[in-house]
Parts: sequence; C-alpha cells; structure tokens
Amino acid sequence: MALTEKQYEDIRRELDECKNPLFFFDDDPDGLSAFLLLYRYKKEGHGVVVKTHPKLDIRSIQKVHEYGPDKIFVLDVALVEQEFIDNTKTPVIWVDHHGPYERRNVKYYNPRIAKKEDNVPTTCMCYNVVKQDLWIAMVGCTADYYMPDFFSEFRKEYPDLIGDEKNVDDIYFNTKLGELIKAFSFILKGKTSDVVKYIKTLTRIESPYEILNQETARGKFIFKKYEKVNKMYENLLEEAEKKAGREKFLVFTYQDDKTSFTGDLANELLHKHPEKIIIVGRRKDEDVRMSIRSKKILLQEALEKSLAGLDGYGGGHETACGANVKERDFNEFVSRMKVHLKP
Ligand SMILES: [Mn+2]
Repeated sequence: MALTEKQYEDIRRELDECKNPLFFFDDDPDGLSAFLLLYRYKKEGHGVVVKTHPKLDIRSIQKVHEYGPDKIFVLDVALVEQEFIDNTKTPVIWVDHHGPYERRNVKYYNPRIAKKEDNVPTTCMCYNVVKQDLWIAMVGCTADYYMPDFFSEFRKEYPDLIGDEKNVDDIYFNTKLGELIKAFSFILKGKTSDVVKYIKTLTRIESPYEILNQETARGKFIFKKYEKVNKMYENLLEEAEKKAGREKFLVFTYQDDKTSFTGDLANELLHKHPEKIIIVGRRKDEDVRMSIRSKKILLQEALEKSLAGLDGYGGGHETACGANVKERDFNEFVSRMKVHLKP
C-alpha cells in the first residue's frame, strides 16, 4: 500500500488540476518509470532528469524559469533542498522513498514518514496514482528489487516477459523484462541532449514488444542504443568478475569520464555473488564514485563510520548505497569498510 488511498487521490488531483507540469526525476529506471507513468497519464508538461545526484538544488531553478510550469513534481529524488523550494513560487509535489527529511512548503509523499522501513519504489506509488502502463510499472519496481502486488496481473498479461521466474532477483537478470530494465537504464547514459531524445521516444512507445522485437522505428531506436551501451557494460562486467575471489568483498574500479555503470554493475555482481559485499567505483577527475551493495548486511552505519574524517559523502538505502571519496582516500575507505563490516 505504501501511501494511503487518499494520498494517491491527492496526487492524482494535483496532476489533473495542472496544465503544464514540470517533472524532475532521478536518473535510474525507478525514477524514469515514475516519470513515464505520470507523464503518459497527463500527456502535458516536461521531464528533466536530475543528474546532480542525489539532490535537487538551486542549480535546477533555471529549468523552472525555462519551462514556466504551473506545478512541479519531484520523483524518486532523495533530497530536495529547502533553497530550491523557497526560490520558486510554483507548488512542489515530492514523491519519494528515501529519507524522509524535514521541509517546508512542499507536498511531500513519502511512505517512510509513516513507516521508517518502508521502501516501496516511487514507480509503484505512481502506478497507484495512474493505474495504467502496467509494463512500465513492472520495469521500475523490479529495477528496485520490489515485488509489486500487481505481479500476478502482470504475469497474466505478459507471460513471455518473465518466463517461470518467481523471485525478483531472477526476474531482473534472467528475463526479457530484465532486458527492458537495462534498456531503461542505458538510455540514460551519455550526452544529455541524446538522453532527452530517448526519453521523449519512450513517452510514445505503446508496448514493450516495440522495443524488444524492434517492431517500430522508435522501438528500434531505443533497442540500438541499448545494444551499443550494453557492449561497454558487458566488457566492464567481465573485467569486474575477475576480481571475485575468496574474500568477502568484491572491489572493482574503472576509469571513465562519461558513463556511470556503477549501479548496474554492482547489482549484477551481487546477483552473481550474493554472499559478497560489492563495491564498484568509477574514477573521475580526482574522485571515486561508488555503488555499494549487499544482500542482507546493513551498510549504512559502516558507511557513515568509514567516511568520517574523509573528504567524501554517501547515503541511500541499507543494502544499496552510493558514496563518493577522493581517489587518494579510496583504499583507506575500503579498508575501514572491511573493519566495520567484519562478521
Ligand atoms: Mn528509487
């Protein structure tokens, strides 16, 4: 349920009662799917991917001026700075499943306010608002390892997309639906001007088969991008796999200025090595940007302790978080994590 029926109705009314909404959303499949669900229902407005991970701050005010919206929706973005809210006269509706944080003058829909350990994906909440595009809802939920209550409905309608798989982890990595998750993730990689074109195309796709079977020109457009990025991804995955040894930790870093695969890689490495703690880092400028994953071991306290006194930051969920440290501090950070997470 996550939010109450009344809250879903409120969000629906907010959507129905605006003319030109601006949607800010996180740059992962959950954020993208949440946006697609609301936008395809409303058929008006504009979407902007939030790359200033994981927060929406004053830098994005320029987008508000550019589009002149009458309502702002923020989807799956962990942090919205008070300064951002205070600097726009437009009402802000924030739907998310991180935090929660104390904010003024914003309509904040977050299941964790009522129940701290609730982690229902933003996509799932948006589906409860619009009740359409079941396949997009399933993509976003599965990408966040969440088994939604509409799963059996989905299986009935799209049996070939999930085969006989039952648990979310296997659906993610062994099925056609998993391929769609990667397509949703990979179209967000690369130059912003290109990303905008792929997102625009996705707002018009009518069925998952358009993409998977390349049935239309726009489906083909998405699929080609997926294939191209997937080649780079598979190469990195193969390299990372070589780092898996006896140790509890699997640590892999790579150098890249443009493309962040750390989240995707960490997820798949964890699927292949569920007993391990995964740290995947991308070296860029002087920083290492990391995705950290585990199946059951809680990471947040160790993360906080390991970052103490270092030039870095991090956060996220208990078994899936992100962190950023200076390259010179990386080894120290990893060895501290090993100490704090010693069984
Ligand atoms: Mn999310």
